[in-house]
Amino acid sequence: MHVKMILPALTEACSPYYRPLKYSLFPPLGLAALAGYLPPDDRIEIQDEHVERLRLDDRPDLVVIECYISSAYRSYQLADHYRARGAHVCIGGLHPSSLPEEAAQHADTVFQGPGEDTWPRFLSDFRRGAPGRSYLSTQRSLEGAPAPRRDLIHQSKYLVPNSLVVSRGCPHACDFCYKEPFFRGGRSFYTQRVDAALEQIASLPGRHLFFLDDNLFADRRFAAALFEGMQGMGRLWQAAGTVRAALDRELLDRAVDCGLRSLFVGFETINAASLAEQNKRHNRPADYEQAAANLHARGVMINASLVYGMDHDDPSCFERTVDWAVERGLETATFHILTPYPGTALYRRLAEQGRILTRNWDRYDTRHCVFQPAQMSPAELEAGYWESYERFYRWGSIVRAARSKPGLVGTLRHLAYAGGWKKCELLWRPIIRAGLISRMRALLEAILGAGVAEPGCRTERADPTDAHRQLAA
Ligand code: B12
Repeated sequence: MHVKMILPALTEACSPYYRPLKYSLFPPLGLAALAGYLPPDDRIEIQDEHVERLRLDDRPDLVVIECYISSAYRSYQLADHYRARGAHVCIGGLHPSSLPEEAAQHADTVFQGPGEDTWPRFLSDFRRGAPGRSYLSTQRSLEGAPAPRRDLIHQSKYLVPNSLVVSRGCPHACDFCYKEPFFRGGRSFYTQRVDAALEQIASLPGRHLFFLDDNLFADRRFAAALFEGMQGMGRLWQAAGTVRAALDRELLDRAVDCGLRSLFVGFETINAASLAEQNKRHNRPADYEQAAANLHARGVMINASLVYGMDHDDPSCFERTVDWAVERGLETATFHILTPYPGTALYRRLAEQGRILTRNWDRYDTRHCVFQPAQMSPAELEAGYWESYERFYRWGSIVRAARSKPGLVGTLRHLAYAGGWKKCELLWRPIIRAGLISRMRALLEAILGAGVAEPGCRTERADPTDAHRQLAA
């Protein structure tokens, strides 16, 4: 059987805002995870349209599309195309999980939620000639899941080829998060077994790892055992976590000892009332300073997630937020305009209040304002968002933030990381176009590792099975 698996380009990839580096950082894993369930004699291709041009003149038997909200229209276009060519088209991912009826207009089979239970079920139905129209995931576990087919990923197109996930979801339930529509029907937070996660890590070549987990630190016992098992592996890694994780010094020490060098942290807003409004109760702005200090004291660089447009945000929020981020010496920041994904509590609230301004999903990319904000106009919100990027990443701010780092090496590391991420677009484009992005990995590793004690100084390496036994005990 010829199976074609496609990650269609997000709208951004076709816009003036497109930054190829962002999409060439590491490979997403959804399709590779599903490919693991197909037998070796199937002919399988994975195409990520962010990094390669799609071939559309082929005639696969089965087409698998992973669809996000801002790739929905492109996904539907590809689905229509392949149905017209006689393929059976399957669609899944975050957006079809929120709006299955919409996706069903374009695909033969629609999947809601993670695919580990539904996908193998579909494959056996399909092979016996009785594929269903829709599958809803209810049995959630990563136990016994096959390894993602990394051999099908075009690894040379990414800066860090070793992306991995060892957990799914998150124990919290913030109103703006996609979690509710995606995980309805079963558990919304679960992890791999520690020994399986360690086995996966040990199988990856090179030093650098990029964890794609929503919140790697969420299950403290799991994270502690994982980090213990990673001691001595000589890895450098980046991941995402919460403010709460950054307050847990003991766990942080373990993470840093086994190679944590940069963390994406969901601060979201410096306004306590906005956090309460969004039900993000585990964040307290009073803790932010300590969280940032804990990470920086250990040489962990911070990428702050910051969201604008909550009802308590007035037009002064932009300047205050950027000043706060620069004063804390944050290395990078990702700003977002609050976006009500269909199926979330936020969407329901705004819809009930008649404040949703458009249902053009292309605009749900966190760069456009798609609802009526409470204390400013949509145009003011968008302008403040762009100004924040400009203010945070102007050289004056970068240098000011970098100066807060101890020693010359600390300052240079900050400058190289923030500058490399946002100031070298003209350099990155030809490198990516020439297919040389993976050659830059050593540079990234040097920046991440600079001035921090080499990971793996502790020589004893925990046996993965012991780690899992300890966890179970
Ligand atoms: C890699 C990644 C990116 C990459 C590439 C995005 C891409 N096109 O894949 C980059 C860095 C570019 C990126 C950008 C953004 N991202 Co992003 N990203 C991720 C990340 C970290 C990992 C995705 C992944 O590989 N997961 C692991 C795999 C195994 O899980 P999966 O993809 O969900 O696949 C499973 C199921 O979905 C299902 N499935 C999926 N497709 C199909 C198809 C079929 C047929 C079947 C059966 C099953 C199935 O089965 C798979 C196995 O269980 C996720 C977080 C996460 N943990 O998933 C965020 C995430 C997807 N990103 C998110 C966001 C908000 C963004 C940005 C908007 C941020 C920003 N402001 O810049 C931008 C998007 C820009 C835009 N224009 O829209 C949100 C999405 C929220 C939403 N409702 O859409 C997430 C969930 C992070 C979060 N926790 O909030 N992102």
